[in-house]
Amino acid sequence: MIKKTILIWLQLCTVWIYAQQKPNVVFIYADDLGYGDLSCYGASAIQTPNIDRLASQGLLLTNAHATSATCTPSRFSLMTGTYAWRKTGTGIAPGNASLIIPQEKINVASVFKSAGYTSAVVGKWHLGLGAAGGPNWNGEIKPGPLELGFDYSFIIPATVDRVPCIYVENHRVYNYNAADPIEVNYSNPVGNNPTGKSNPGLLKVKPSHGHDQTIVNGISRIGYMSGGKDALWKDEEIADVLVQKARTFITDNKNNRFFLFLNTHDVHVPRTPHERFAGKSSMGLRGDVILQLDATVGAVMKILDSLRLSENTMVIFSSDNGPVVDDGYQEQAVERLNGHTPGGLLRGGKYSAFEAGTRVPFIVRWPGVIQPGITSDALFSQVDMLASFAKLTGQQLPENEATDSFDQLAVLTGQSKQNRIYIIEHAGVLSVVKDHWKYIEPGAGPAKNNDVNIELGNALQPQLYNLSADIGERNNVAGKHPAVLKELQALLEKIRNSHNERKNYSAPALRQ
Ligand code: NG6
Ligand code: CA
Repeated sequence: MIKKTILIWLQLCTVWIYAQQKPNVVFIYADDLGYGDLSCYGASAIQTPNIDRLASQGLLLTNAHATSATCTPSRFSLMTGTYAWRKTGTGIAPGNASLIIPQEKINVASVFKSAGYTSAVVGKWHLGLGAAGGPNWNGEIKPGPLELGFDYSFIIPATVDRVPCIYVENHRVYNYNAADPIEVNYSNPVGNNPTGKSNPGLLKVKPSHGHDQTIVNGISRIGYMSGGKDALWKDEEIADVLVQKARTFITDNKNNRFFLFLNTHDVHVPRTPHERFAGKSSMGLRGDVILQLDATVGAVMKILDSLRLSENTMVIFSSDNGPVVDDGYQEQAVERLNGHTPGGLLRGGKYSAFEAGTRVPFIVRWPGVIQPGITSDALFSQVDMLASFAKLTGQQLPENEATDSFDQLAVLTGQSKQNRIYIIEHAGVLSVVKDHWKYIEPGAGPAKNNDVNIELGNALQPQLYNLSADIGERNNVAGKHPAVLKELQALLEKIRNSHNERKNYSAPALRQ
């Protein structure tokens, strides 16, 4: 009884402390960065001193997962606290897609807004813009981040390998010139711009697969565009531009509580490092942009330090999906890997149901609250960011909102190392991980994506792996452990068919 009272009291204290402190939050979200790409996760062919320092001052998670093995569904789940695979139209979005996040539901931005934060999204978006029919690039571009609850947005609409190659600031194309209207088309060529297919001689980097449509800055992209000459980004400057926008936002809001969602283009293709980083790694362009990403993290830490904000700012660093080496351009990324393994010991990569598809670096620093230099192997999924942010900002989530998201703030602050009861990984097929077991449902898709040279994890048979003995998922033990297989199959079906996962699990049952 006394023990129980003390426990309740302690929990109340923790809630009270969080409610009092309400830190700023800076979430740096990298693109396609693998579990083995950072020196703090064991890479030796590359050094990432700034990200390592972030980890040594905070918490490093070894079993944290993006929700999907590609960008759009992963970001959708993170933003909404609901799995993308429950909803159609959440696959990799073209650059002229309409906004895929429902405005009437709670999302990460609206959680911070209702807690009184000022918030911004800077960098890659890839969640669509505009109403049905897509965005009007020559007018007001909405709905978008501002309609979801962000106070400021400066975004790359889709990906850097997709048109339009322009930034959107709030509701407008940045540096827009009405005399040179922008047209975007994903089916047919528009305007007179050369394409990679018709004019390969104009390219500074050739595609290896796809990516042969409109040429912008000597790089052919996915999709066609014309116009917008003054607004085109310069690929080599993107990382610096995003840091600059982050700096302005943080500085302007140094006296407010703020949330900054900083989405880097690095280390996605095309890889075009600034000359400060070009040739500076021992593994070519992919290594160079990892150094550039590390410098972005260092720059953000410096901004926070210079404004004396580091103490009361929770900095989170992670990636949207696992690594890919050649994702469509002849960048010599494969030839120059130099022994480096972007997925560490994990099998697969981006697009894959194997662990490298979703298990990603995940670091949290919050001085004074998180002990420096701790590592946790707690099972964690990014779908839980929303409910954890709600808890962090002292809010109770309505029962019917963000229904796949569980509060895992205690894991994110290193106060608990207990596993989430299960996580779901999504790569076309679904997998469920519970404790050290992983079940991958059968899939009829190809076993391998030969373009990117990644095993997708698809098999016609059920797969079961014991991750504690076999992190590389080499031995399918489905036949040896029929009871475990049956349990995980039933669990996956239950989750798939459930309408409200959070409601299904009462708080004490959440962790084992
Ligand atoms: C794929 C692209 C790949 C990348 C990916 C999205 C081709 C052949 N491949 O369709 O290059 O853009 O989409 O990556 O076009 S993600 O990280 O945004 O999900
Ligand atoms: Ca990605």
